[in-house]
Amino acid sequence: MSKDTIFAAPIEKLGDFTFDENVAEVFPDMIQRSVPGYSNIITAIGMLAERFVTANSNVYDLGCSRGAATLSARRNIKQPNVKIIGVDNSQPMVERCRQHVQAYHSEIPVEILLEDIRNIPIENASMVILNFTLQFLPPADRTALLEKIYKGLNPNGVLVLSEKFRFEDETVDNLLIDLHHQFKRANGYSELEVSQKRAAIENVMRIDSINTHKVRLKNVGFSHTELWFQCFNFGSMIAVK
Ligand code: GEK
Repeated sequence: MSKDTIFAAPIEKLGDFTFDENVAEVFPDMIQRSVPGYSNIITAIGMLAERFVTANSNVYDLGCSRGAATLSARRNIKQPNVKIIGVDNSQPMVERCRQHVQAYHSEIPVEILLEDIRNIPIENASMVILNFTLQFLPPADRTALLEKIYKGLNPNGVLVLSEKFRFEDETVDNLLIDLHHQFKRANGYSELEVSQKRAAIENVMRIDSINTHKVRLKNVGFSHTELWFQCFNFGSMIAVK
């Protein structure tokens, strides 16, 4: 696994963070060392897939990156005639994702689309995964995407929504941000790496509070929503149709 050293040396003109070739190359190492609870969530996506995915339906992994959630779901689906559709608009991610998916044998077909998740149809879905992707959409586009997901889900279908959260209480917010940075330093990132990454991602990642997510999910029609996992300012929610 290639090591993430993208922000290790001082960068004079720090642009906005993008999912380019360099990021795609080191992505598994980057996400593992940066997102508390990431592996637990990937494992639980498999457990949820086993429970929720029904025969003759589709599973969508939106913002699939290199396919970790897709593969976890695929390993655990027990029903016949299921198709998984992974979508990402970063070409370097999609290339690696296709290779990664092909490296494991399975009867369950996977199609990886190089597309913007706002432009693809969602239909006959028993499970939709948004694993740390919604936070990269402009806030004004989030409700429309969730409405499309809600419409495309079959009754009892599940949405898994993992995100970095903002907290309304400033003291709590600062504490959890601090603990996250401590987690990153414990995983080998230097102070400089933490601060440069933070500055680069500030404009491209607009995070919501857990309450904002809950209200938005309810407004688009989901009647059963809950946070099922949280570690510091990262977590994952489920919404069942
Ligand atoms: C995982 N889910 O390993 N359309 C398509 N893809 C997008 C869009 C968009 N509008 N915006 C961002 N992306 C993965 C991790 S990473 C999370 C997801 C992170 C893609 C982007 O190219 C990137 O691959 C992914 O969403 C976000 O379970 O890096 O923190």
